[in-house]
Amino acid sequence: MRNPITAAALALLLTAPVFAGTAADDIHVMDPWAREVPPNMKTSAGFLTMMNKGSVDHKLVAAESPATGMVELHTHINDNGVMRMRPVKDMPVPAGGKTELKPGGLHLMLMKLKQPLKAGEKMPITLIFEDGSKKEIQAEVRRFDMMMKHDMKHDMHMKHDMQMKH
Ligand SMILES: [Cu+2]
Repeated sequence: MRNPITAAALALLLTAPVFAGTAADDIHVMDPWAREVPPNMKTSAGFLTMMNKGSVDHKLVAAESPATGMVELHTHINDNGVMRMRPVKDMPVPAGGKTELKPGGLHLMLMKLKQPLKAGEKMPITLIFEDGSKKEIQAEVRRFDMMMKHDMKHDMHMKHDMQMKH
């Protein structure tokens, strides 16, 4: 039995651009890494760049990892010259744009580490977006000492900034 209305509706459905990717499809992750920490430290931070290749805005709303007991979304704020961390509800990634997580800014706070993070190892992290879609990434554990010194010198002696720029 043929119902012309249903057929027309179906035709419309098939021709309309019905393909709308999930946030996990639209978001491309570049250069995910986590900071190496001494064995006695139970907290570290993860960084990455999210690029939104889709046509709608997305948001990172949570993250988890089998290597940690908890992951929080954090940012840094400059409170009268003192850098403080503060949890954020989400991290927006505008359509066609990118959001960078980097030292001194947005980061994934890796808490209650179940094992030490050693440079060169990979750490799986699952990113969870506003539509519930998930993306698993492998963050490379890296040593961060150099850059921390850099940051401190940057504050104290401007000259060093020139020499250490790369
Ligand atoms: Cu933090």
